[in-house]
Amino acid sequence: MSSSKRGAFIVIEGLDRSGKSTQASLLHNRLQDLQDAGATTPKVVLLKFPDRTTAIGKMIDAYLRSESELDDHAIHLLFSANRWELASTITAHLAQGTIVLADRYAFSGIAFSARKGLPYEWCRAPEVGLPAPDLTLFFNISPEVAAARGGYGLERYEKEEVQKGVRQVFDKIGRAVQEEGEGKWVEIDAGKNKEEVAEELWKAVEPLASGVKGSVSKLWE
Ligand code: 2DT
Ligand code: MG
Repeated sequence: MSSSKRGAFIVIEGLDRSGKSTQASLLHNRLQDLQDAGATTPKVVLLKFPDRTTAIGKMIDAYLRSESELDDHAIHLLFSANRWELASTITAHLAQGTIVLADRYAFSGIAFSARKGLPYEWCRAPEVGLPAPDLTLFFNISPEVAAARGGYGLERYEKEEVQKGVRQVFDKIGRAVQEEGEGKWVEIDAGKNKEEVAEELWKAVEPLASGVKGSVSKLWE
């Protein structure tokens, strides 16, 4: 890797049951294998938001499992704080040439809270200034197809009606990201089979795999 390059920050977003986590780990393995094979690909780390292992993450986990109740604004800010507590880690990895993959990020934060009726701008505000992804892969799947994939789990937002509302906000966010030039937003047809989705994903990721030029930008700043 040339010294003028840093690692790419790649985010996977989408609805529940769209195959995000499966594909994130396939992609992680693929990038890892390339590196093991001595290719010029930098190191790669996979993050998951919410990160339920931190103190804040444990509060979020309890909320999602309906073990606690929290005001909509309060939980929104906890999700955002859970990203901020990892922001400097993300930036440091990227500077060292490490690829950072994130399974969900700020866009999920906005989509799930705005769906509840909190103002879009209010939801976006605490995310302003976070490390901005170079590429966001939005896993597009109809809520009906997602629901048909063996059904949702028992967590708070795992209901078809919630997912439909969230999808509408994601559409708005995708348009805004593209119009405002906040990194690239690519839609992946997540209704296809696992191998096809993995290939579509790889086509979008490969150009960034050997690193990207320029400093990490800040989201919406
Ligand atoms: P997982 O099923 O991916 O663990 O997510 N969520 C997520 C929010 O409401 N705000 C956020 O900022 C993030 C990252 C999406 C658990 C649920 O939490 C929602 C589903
Ligand atoms: Mg889930």
